[in-house]
Amino acid sequence: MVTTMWLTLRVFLALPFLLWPLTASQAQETVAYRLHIEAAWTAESHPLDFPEHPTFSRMIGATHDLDYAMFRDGDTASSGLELIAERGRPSIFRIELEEARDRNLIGTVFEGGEIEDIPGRTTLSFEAIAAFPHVSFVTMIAPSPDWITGVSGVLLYRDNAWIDRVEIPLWAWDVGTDSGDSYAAFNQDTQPQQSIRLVSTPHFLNDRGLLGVGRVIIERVKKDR
Ligand SMILES: [Ca+2]
Repeated sequence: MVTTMWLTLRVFLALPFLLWPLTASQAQETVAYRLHIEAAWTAESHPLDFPEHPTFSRMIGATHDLDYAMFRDGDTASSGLELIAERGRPSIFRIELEEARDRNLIGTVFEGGEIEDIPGRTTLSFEAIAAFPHVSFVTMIAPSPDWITGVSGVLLYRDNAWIDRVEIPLWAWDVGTDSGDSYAAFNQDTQPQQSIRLVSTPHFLNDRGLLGVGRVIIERVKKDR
């Protein structure tokens, strides 16, 4: 009888830990990810006016919460995103991310080198905690007037678990800050700015629909490996 009562009490005491969605240790847990970027934007796949030196510029990304969006259909680009999209330079964007981190919207910021040989690939590493369960990154499609690619707001922690692997196509986005309509167009600052949208010029469109520029694979790095 006493044993039964003790067992019942133990189960009762354990219940909060079984039912509580995010325990303190889970919330603190740091997990490691790799983000593999594969650039597949070539003269064969995108024949119209294809540039001589196709590049994806220096990469910059961050983990963040739901209240932050790195780029989103219909949004207006920040000056930091404009500088990445038009020049491939992340200097102002880096400061904007620091400001967002001060406002507790951003977890970690990570960067990586450009992809100079396309088709080609690069890998970025970052760490995440459950308080900042989303990941985003951007890079300039270069040369271009103001076109970027990347992913925005990929959710890595859901149903109380970190996802192991996700694969996402990369699309070309126009950030609405330059009115040039081809890769090598002269600068034509867009005033007022237009909203961010998918590039739907014939450079990234054919009979079958929009043409992607590659893919990203995000995979968790297991600690016991
Ligand atoms: Ca501009």
